Amino acid sequence: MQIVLLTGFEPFDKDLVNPSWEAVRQLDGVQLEAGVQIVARQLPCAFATAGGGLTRLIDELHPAMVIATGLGPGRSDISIERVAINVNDARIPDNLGEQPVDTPVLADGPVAYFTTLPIKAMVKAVREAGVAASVSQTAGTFVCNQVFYLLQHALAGSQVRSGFIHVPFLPEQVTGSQRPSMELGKMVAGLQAAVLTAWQTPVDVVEVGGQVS
Ligand code: PCA
Repeated sequence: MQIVLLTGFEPFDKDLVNPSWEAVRQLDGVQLEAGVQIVARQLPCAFATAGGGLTRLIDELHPAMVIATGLGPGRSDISIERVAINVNDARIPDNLGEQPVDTPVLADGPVAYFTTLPIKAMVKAVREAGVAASVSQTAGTFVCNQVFYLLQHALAGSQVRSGFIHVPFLPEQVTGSQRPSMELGKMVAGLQAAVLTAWQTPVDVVEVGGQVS
């Protein structure tokens, strides 16, 4: 049995739920194809513990692919991340009260790591499943970017492909505000399409998906 590891985060910043975990937990145990199963796990939202938690899961489960997910407050679609940068710059404290400003994720690490997932094929598949999606050119500078960077660092040079997806708020988290959101069912369907396509697409397709600024 091969494992595709999906992670979501615990709630942060006074939220009671984190849609990334609510969505990926619904995919725990789903068989992607014969002999390939999704395993979903939750990560803490803290700079000190999230990356170590993820690398421990990789050591324990020996996944064949890893896709981490998190809430992107203000995102309106399934945002497939292109790149993780070597910067922590937290606007708010994490769940352990830590708020690094302009520190490197890894002092001797490269400036950035690209995802090794087929992001254009994934965006196309999510849209074909009827769910809004786009390539995102930044995963921010908070815990998600840090975990994404450490994930790519841990698996650099290996056969195990990996990357990161941001999801929007759930509708019940934004009642009374203009902030964008997505129904949980759509999020789950979109993530499932993204994960299946990532698994089945070793080389990305060439599709327009950039931004002017
Ligand atoms: N989103 C935050 C951290 C945890 C999460 O779900 C982020 O985008 O950095």
